[in-house]
Amino acid sequence: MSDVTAGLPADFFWGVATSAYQIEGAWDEDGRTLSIWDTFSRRPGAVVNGETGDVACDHYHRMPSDVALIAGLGVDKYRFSVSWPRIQPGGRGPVNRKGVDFYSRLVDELLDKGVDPWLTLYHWDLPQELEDAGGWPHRDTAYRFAEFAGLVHDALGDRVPTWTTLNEPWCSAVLGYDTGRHAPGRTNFAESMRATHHLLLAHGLAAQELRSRNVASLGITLNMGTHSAASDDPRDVDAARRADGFGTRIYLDPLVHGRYPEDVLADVAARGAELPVRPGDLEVISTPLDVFGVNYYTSHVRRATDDPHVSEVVPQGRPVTAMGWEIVPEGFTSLLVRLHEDYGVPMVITENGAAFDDLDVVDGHVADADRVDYLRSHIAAVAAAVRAGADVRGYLAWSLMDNFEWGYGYGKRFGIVHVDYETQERTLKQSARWFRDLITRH
Ligand code: PNW
Repeated sequence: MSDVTAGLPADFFWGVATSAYQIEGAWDEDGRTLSIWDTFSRRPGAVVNGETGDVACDHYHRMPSDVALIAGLGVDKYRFSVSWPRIQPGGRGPVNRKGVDFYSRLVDELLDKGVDPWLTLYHWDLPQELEDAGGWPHRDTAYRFAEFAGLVHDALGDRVPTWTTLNEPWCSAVLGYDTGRHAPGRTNFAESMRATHHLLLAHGLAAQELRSRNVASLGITLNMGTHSAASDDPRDVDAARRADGFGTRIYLDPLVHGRYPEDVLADVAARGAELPVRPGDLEVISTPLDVFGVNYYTSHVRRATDDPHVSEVVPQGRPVTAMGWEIVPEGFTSLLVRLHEDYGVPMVITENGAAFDDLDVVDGHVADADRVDYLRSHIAAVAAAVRAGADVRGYLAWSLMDNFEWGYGYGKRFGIVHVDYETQERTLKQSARWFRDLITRH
């Protein structure tokens, strides 16, 4: 045990994470309007088995007992997201008091149990009306988001210390507008690039709004991994450069250095698209942050294809999770060390975890030894990065409990707590007990 966390400072913190659409359910209650995920999940073929977040983990109705569950794990922090169409129906106008009240009670409950609330403003549930008005490819959406940030802060700012603007803008822009695997399911590269810039602008405008209100800790969360070349062939080397450019540098360079990388701008232009930057945008986007959230699941080896803009992932023959994602803890260490060297920013692991085909609940136990191994090796990888000099302040496991895994529906289970979707019963998995013990000993 001790070697797993060796080198992590005494004030290194621990937590668990979720997001609104993945757990809440109550899709049409108390004034909530539709988000793009309500619409997308109803589209035939969009989600495995036609599943939706209509009920999910029914967290909206079980919040107090879920908070007790969180507190029972001994965690310092709980990262959740707020549903935009629950708080501001339609994405414009005044707040919906009942929606705000739910989060206000959640925050009070967490504080009462000694768990710090960590609020993410946007985990992919754009109000459908804003998508109908153009969505993220449309510049106005960024201004709507900044206004939303202010409304949420008006309601919860007195009690929430830690604020994250966006979760994984790569997923919103690329999966949402280019590959169409996520809501709103559009497939247009040029639109995904417009979305990328407007998401970053939305982040910057919201960051300015929150900065002016003196929040204790402000950040953004990105999903990242390492991208290495399958061979020394210059085409493979270029494929790895491009994957890193579109996956990591297109976000971190403007956020930290206030400029888009030249090579990425050239790649975007070569595909007949552009990042619709206006004067002053990059100053807004590079508003100083306190912390960068890193979500890590896997790393990739890249190989060129006949299409100069498209590369492919070369499987390395490692064990995979139920998502088919290879298990690469060393990639986590090298990613964190590289981010430290290139960007020099304080980091928190805002998500890390794995889906496995769990065994059933037997006598109140779920024997998920594979998830324990995953968590152990990845926490050890974080500790190795810290010993190598990376500034990582905490680790939040994804996820508190099994939930709606987007296009995969309920079939992929990431929880350290098992959810029986028939009864909504929660059962600690072996991994939850292991995590609780690790926190206690640390
Ligand atoms: C993240 N990819 O999503 C999200 O923040 C979570 O909501 C989600 O449940 C978790 O990771 C597990 O998937 C991702 O295709 C979805 O590379 C897809 C990708 C990465 C992250």
